Amino acid sequence: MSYQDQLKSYALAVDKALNEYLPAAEVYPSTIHEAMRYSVFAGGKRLRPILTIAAAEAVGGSMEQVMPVACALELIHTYSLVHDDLPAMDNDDFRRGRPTNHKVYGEAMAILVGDALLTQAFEVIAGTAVKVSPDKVNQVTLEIARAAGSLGLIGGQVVDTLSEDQVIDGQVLEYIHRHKTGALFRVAVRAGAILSGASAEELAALTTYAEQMGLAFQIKDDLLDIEGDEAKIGKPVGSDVKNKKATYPALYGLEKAREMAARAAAEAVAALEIFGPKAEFLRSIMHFIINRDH
Ligand code: GRG
Repeated sequence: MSYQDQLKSYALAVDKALNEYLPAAEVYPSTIHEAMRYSVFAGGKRLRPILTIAAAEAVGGSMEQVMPVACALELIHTYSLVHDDLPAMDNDDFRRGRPTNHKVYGEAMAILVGDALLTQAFEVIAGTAVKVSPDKVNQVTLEIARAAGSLGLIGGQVVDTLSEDQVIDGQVLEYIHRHKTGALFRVAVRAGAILSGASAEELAALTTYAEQMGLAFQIKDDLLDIEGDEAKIGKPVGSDVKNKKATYPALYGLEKAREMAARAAAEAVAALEIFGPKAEFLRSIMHFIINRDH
């Protein structure tokens, strides 16, 4: 199977499980359940759950064992996007080519959708205990809560918000992305490994992979934003299109940003050496992330 087919088949398996974990759209009060499903099934790439599954498989674990935690991470990711799009945050009207949650269901409902998805994530994780030892579930729960909280994703969003329209240096930029984007990728990989009984050496290698991959993902995201702006409004690539946002191309220039992304991707792949062929899918995911066009 090609890695593209493998990505598709894993994304489908994640969709199927998410469909089972989420209350049906008709369940009372149906407005919130319909609105939750609107954003969860909006065409996301399912990268975080796929990483959890791929990390599990690299250390001899199974998709079945880690699926609840994999899905929980997608629920947390979706909550962060719904809240990030709100008028008080990024005030975006479209995401993944569709109107954002608050545009369809209203601001109050979108806030509640985010809250419900985050809460549902931990309910789903608690259900993992039937398939994995409770101490592993406990460790993973702690790591996921930290990655999502004020020392993780929220912390990154806070520093990003406070930095808007400010001149920031490379250290602040790194803090923002390590937390806002990196924390969830890191825990996605670590959770799959921990639940599958990874050794300390395997966990350390996978953590390096996840951190470098998260950095490469973020720089690529910034580059795609600029390339998208250029296509939309005809500005030359490299002009200061997004001067309100803290991005790698804005701080380092396009060429250097591209080099940084390539270096991070190479370091991510290098960290997988100890796994040999068992980590082939993780290598392919890195390849997919760095070569994606959306
Ligand atoms: C508001 C609580 C709160 C947190 C906001 C994650 C986040 C923090 C904001 C999302 C906005 C953003 C563009 C972040 C940068 C990178 C990112 C998370 C991109 C989207 O991830 P993909 O490409 O999305 O995996 P899909 O659509 O495939 O799920």
